[in-house]
Amino acid sequence: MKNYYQPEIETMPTAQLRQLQSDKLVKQIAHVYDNCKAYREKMDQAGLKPEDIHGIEDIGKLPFVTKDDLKEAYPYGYLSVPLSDCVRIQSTSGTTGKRVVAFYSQEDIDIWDECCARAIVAAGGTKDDVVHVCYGYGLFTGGPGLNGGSHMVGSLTLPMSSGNTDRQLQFMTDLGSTIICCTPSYAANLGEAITERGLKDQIKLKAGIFGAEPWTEEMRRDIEATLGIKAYDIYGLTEISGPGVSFECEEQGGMHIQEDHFYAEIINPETGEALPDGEIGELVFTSLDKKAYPLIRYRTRDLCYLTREKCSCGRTHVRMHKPMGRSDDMMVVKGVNVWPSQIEQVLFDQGYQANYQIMVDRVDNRDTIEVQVEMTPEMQKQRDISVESREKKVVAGLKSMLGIKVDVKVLQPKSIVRSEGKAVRVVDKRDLYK
Ligand code: DLL
Repeated sequence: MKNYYQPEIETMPTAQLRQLQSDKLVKQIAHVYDNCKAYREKMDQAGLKPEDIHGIEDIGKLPFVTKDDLKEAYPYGYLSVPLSDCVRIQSTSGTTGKRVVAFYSQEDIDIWDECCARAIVAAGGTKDDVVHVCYGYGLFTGGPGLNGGSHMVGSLTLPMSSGNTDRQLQFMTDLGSTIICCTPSYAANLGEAITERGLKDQIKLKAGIFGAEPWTEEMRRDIEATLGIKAYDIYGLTEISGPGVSFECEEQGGMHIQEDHFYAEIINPETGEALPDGEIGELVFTSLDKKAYPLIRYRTRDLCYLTREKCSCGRTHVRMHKPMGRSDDMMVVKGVNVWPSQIEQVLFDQGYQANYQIMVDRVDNRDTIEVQVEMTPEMQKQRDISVESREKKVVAGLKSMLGIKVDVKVLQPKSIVRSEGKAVRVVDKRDLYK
């Protein structure tokens, strides 16, 4: 028995799915042209009228929307229905400048909840499950999204929000949570806490739905082993609705994009040119049926590739590889391009886990970079290997990966502050734009 929430849509034959997308796109373009000045201006500038868009094959004619466009038009610029038709806002967690505020009509919320319901059912959720949501609630989309999905499935929903690990564990054991939804870094923290408190026998979890930040296969294996669950990836972004834009099925081989609602493209981030399936580039989404804040060809800055290879779960919707970086998270340190994922790779190769932080600063006009990483409890027990020799080994690994000298501090387990939501991996104190 396959785990589908809406089998007729999730397994729809590809030709029929394309037709559905085409019909929805034509309607959506007419909607935004008629109801949103920002889209009308963009299309007029490109010499396009809604009649020029006959179906998905014409999507490449449409101009892109970027995060800067949304910020410039803050807050109402891309609103495409009267404000009185909106029932909710959510917002990005931007720390600098203006945030992005996304508006939702009731139908938009229903679509979003449905997307999260499909993800929960794909992870084995039914009305008999107890779904423990410890993504943050509030402006962040994680909590409200999975909460709505869990209601749709009919599961008992625990709206825990993030933080207060003791209370999380108390509810988890007393109420027998079976599915947990949180960031992978918080799942790892909960795993540590469960092991320390000797609670593993009292935990009934069978699955976890983890996303909102990058995580590796190593981290998946650790979390699965510590919590005794199957760990599923889920992806989304506030601008497009929140979690559930794509999700993993039991194959754990990439995330199915909910193609009846969101059309995905991969482009070359430098040129904007469309790239074929299998090539890594920037992910671009078009909301096919959201009404209040529909984004057309929105550039996510997430880098990944798509695959249309048949999935044995039976779903026909295209799969995206987990984001492999962001086109904007590259740092230039000491004149060299540095991606945090390169540093993470060196640490994982040497047996460290995801408890690390990268501190970048500028002292006397020179860049400094230090990686602080915790030993695992097993490393701590190996007394014959000194901290200094461990540090030297990481310095050498980073030098050969990046070509620059990086200072390294290997710390005792639990020295780095644990995150309750998205982990903060990079602290860049340089104010490069002042
Ligand atoms: O993080 C929505 C979300 C909540 C997704 C809960 C999954 C679970 P934002 O705060 O707007 O929204 O951040 C969106 O987070 O562009 C990616 O860079 C990153 N991201 C989201 N999911 C994943 C994932 C939510 N599974 C940004 N793997 C996106 C890697 C992810 N990165």
